[in-house]
Amino acid sequence: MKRRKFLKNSSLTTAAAISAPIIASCNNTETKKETPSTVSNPVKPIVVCTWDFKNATAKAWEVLSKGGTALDAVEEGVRVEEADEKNETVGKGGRPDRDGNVTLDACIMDKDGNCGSVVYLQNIAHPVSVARKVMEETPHIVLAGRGAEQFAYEQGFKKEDLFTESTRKQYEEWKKTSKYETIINIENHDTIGMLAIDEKGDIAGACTTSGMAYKVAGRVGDSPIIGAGLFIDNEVGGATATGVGEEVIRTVGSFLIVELMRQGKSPQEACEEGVKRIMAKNKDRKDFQIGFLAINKNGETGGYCVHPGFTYREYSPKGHENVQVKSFYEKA
Ligand code: SD4
Repeated sequence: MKRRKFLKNSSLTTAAAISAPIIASCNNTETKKETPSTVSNPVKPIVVCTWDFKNATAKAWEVLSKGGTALDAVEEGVRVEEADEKNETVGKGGRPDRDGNVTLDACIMDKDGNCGSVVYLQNIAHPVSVARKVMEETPHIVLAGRGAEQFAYEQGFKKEDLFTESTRKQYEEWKKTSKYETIINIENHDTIGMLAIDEKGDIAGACTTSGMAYKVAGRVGDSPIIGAGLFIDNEVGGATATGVGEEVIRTVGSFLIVELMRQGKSPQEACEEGVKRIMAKNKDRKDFQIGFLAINKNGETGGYCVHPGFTYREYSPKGHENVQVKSFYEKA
């Protein structure tokens, strides 16, 4: 049942009342007066994503350049990485938790503040598409674990073994020491967060990951948490995050960045402030990476990270490039 239909159905008022506050927190209805003024010639269409996932931005661009929606573009775009078995932090081929479960987290958010999310999803290679189904076909926002998996089967998704030969071998090797460490930029995290603006000027975003490799079973990071790993406000812009999710959640990073842009900061300034807030809470810690990426309604983009090494991909009428991002620390 479609969410709107569900909410209109008065016989389901109890469930609607339960879901209403969550929906309200996703729909941003704040006043327009603080929104940065739009320039006469915004850059659009445009797509950006965390890290150098150029096949993903190319796919999203294919959708956008044909007049497709930002929502379709981000879903199609991040699915490229979910399908890539060589990417060992997203989708099929993602590394498992310490008990050997491959569990995926993803979310998606559209121009109207609708959003959907799946956490701890197993055996399904495209969590972002399940998240979109949660958004469009249920009155809810987040489905977890077995329920999310069951829902995916009901929606026609196929059961798949998400391990690859490579990740199985690495896991067997890891078990010899069972040491949990977050190696900076060394790909035990490489989440894809993607933000796009379509021809109409509407913004959408998606984020998908297998989370931190060898995490405690049951752990969920920032990536599927609306406001933490991703946030979109069609009046202002969008933001997404990569890196150690615990730190992003503690500052509700992506929501913070969008709100900073609402108050007049550029995407670059907002990302810098977001990282600085995190570092203010971690004065003596240098052992983790966070990368923020943001776009505003004008199609201006920016990024900032804790340690050097984070880049983002951008595809717009100006070209397709990998953008180096400035960092809080100069050396890791
Ligand atoms: C998480 N933020 O699960 C994700 C991991 C990540 O690049 O971003 N990897 O905490």
